[in-house]
Amino acid sequence: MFQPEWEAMPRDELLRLQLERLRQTVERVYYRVPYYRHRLDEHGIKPEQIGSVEDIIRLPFTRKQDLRDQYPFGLFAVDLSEVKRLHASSGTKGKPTVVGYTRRDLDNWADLCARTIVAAGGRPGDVFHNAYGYGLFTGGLGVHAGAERLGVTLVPASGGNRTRQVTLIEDFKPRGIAGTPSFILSLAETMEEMGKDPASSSLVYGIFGAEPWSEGMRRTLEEKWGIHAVDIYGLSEVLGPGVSIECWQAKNGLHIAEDHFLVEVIDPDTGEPLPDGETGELVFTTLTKEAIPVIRYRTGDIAAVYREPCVCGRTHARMSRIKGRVDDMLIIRGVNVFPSELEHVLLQVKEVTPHYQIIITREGTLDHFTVEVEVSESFKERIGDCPLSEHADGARLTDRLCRLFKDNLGVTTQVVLRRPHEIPRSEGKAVRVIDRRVPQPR
Ligand code: DLL
Repeated sequence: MFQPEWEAMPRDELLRLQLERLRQTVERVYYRVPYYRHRLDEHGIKPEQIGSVEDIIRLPFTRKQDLRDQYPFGLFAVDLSEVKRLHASSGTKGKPTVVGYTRRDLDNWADLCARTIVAAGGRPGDVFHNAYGYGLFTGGLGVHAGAERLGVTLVPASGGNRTRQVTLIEDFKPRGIAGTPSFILSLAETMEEMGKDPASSSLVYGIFGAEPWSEGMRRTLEEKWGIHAVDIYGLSEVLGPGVSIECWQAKNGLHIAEDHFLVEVIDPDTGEPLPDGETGELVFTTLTKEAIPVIRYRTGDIAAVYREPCVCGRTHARMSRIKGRVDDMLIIRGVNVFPSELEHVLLQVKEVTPHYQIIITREGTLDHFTVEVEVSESFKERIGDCPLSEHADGARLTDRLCRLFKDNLGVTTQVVLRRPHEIPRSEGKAVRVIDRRVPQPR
């Protein structure tokens, strides 16, 4: 552990610490952020009325829209002169959200990211390849600071430029790597195309997250690279990377940094709290953030939380892998499907790659879902130049995929085969769903 005094804290002590920090945070936002003061007054609650951690449920939720409405600095609890760094979302789905960090916030963030590298099996002195994008996205610079804090030899590769990254991996011989699972998979493919075997690289561990991925993808990444792969989770509104991390010993759920965040799971429809072990929407309250503390932030991410002890000795609660996002859930002919569940199925079929896209169109009042799936190089060679849908093997493969989706996920979808590389590779987070529905007049 990087900070065993915090990461393996006895739970009763942790609870006391959480209460103290929760009170400080609520006080902070009440007296410094007019928005929160107004919301808390509306709910009839004053900071001094927080008597236990359970009182959290008396506080109002914060949503992404609240950050947008307060764009850019309306939720900041410090003067801008105390904010030492800004990060922002890309704003593709609306106004961007902006987050800020004080010197102390950056310091805590570096500790939390250093914890994640150690949890993945990293140690000072490792060469460490960071393929998260640098810039306004929190992935690159967040992991960067953690790597420096731990004392590794850092390669700030950022995203993109696959051939160059492969060369860097071959030449610098990193022990650890971090990036989105889709990007690191595409690096392995680039390496294979260059006639090299990724499994013969120096890599021992990989830290993957920032987008949903499946157990099947974990196996694929582990086998292709000959590494063990752990899941890292985070979101800019709460911190960035480092909110939770799997340990290499168990690889079974992500330890939430509970000394810095209070986690809840709620029913996304009713907002009611759900007990441990039940799947719902994750809600986080920051306990130490100075620049932009958030109260009961609704992440939109679907997971369960459990508190059984872990073999690694960390006492912090664990969350399951993220199943998907409330707003990414597709309802295909009445069946709820998260895109990453498709990935899990595709990984069982050797004739296809795990690269896929779901295209949604609308005909009349009905939504149509087409899953575009890319065939493997060896399958393409077998078929030659014949259009995939006209070849008997192509038709058989399409039928088989349709059946697998039906059997495993209960959905009937159309499947269209694509040739290798026809589905665009991500430089960072993969785009899995393309919505071509024209907005319908009300
Ligand atoms: O993606 C922070 C991050 C960077 C996490 C590097 C891990 C590694 P945002 O760009 O604000 O921040 O996006 C946050 O990404 O609400 C989830 O929907 C998704 N996400 C993040 N990690 C995971 C994960 C960063 N391990 C949003 N599994 C979150 C599934 C993830 N989804």
